[in-house]
Amino acid sequence: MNAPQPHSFHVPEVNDPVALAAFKAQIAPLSLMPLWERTNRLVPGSECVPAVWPYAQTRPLLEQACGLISKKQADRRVLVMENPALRGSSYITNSLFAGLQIILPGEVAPSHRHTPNALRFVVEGEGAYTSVDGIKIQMQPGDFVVTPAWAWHDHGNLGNGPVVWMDGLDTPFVGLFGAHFRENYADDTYPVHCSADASVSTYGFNLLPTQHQRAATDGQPPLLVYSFERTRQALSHLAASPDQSPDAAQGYKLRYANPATGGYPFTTMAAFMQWLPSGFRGQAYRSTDNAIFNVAEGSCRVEVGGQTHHLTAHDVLVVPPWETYRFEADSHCMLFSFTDRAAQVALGFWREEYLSS
Ligand code: 1HN
Repeated sequence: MNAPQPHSFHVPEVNDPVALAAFKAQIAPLSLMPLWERTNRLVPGSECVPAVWPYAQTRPLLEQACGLISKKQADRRVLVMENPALRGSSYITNSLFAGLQIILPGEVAPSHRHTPNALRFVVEGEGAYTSVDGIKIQMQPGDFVVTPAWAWHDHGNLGNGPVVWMDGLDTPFVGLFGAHFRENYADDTYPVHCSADASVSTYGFNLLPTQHQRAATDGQPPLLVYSFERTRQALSHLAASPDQSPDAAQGYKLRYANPATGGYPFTTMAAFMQWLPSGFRGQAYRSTDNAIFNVAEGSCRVEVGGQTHHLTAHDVLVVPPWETYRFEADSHCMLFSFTDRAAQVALGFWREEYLSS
């Protein structure tokens, strides 16, 4: 048998920049362009920049907004934290929205629903509730609350002082897909049919109802509120356990889980609470998460983007994807965060790296 012959057709030597430019001009009116001239970045990271919103700055502005616009006028009295590199987008990263919402005693934020998923992290104040598809959830500082896509939700404040929380939404995803639907409920409030206590006592104790499958196929996460008290307890037990050591970059860190699946509480967003013990000196770290942190308690330092930021209670920090950062804590620090990790893991994109510093 003869060895296979190399193909015989002639591959021309091409080097005619004038003809190439003419070709490019020729195909442009047909909405075609040469891939070989693509200028898009093909490296990890985005145009987003790290940024901090100190609560000492945002808190008085939230109060000022209360004197300028009623909850009714505003629908939601939210100060949007917009990434300085994404002016005009209203997004804190390319994939996430974050805002700070204030509600005064007696106010109601009327019921509506939309396709974006929303989460709340309660920052300050007692007596507020949110009602999610008729399940009434009391909100305490440090609590993490889930508002799934297309669930009716209204908020109210039955306490004696203002209540502030951080809203996190996946609106950029919905915008990317062109799937943003939204409607207002006919009344200000959606009829309440039960309290979240029932879901906590059913799903919050490592037990599932035997007929749970039915609920699972509804797609609704069965647990809508994760109390700070229990999260803190879980973290302090983890930290006290002799066979657990802190993560070199993240300290002691727990992920909020859908108790029926062990998965994330949303299809897009992941949420975490971490504890940096006093004296913690973290290793430099980066991941593809678009991450928003909110200091729940204590204080820490973060080195990111060539700057060192001192963070204290309720300050907000955004860390863009694949940006290196490093935590240090002199006294202890409790940090809530949410990211787009759920979507990235599902899509096979998510990566992380520990760096030697
Ligand atoms: C929304 O519905 C709320 O329900 C808060 O409190 C912030 C930001 C963008 C779109 C919808 C809320 C929001 C939002």
